Amino acid sequence: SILTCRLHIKGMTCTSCSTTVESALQSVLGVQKAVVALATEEAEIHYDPKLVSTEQLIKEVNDTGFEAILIS
Ligand code: 9UX
Repeated sequence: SILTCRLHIKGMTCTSCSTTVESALQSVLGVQKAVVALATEEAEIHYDPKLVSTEQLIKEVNDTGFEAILIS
């Protein structure tokens, strides 16, 4: 079953920033859908918890150079 989580992402200032984060999340095995909103500084991610954890999703964002914090 697919779960949804939301991350707060710090430091994004342009659409290229948010596209970088969104593409990184979409490339992760187990991510079904990822949408990053620059205006709200949030990511909504639909993922298979059998394949990937929220900790791993946070690390993927951090590896792009932006800080992610779990909202829900
Ligand atoms: Mo836009 Mo983001 O020029 O690090 S890509 S500011």
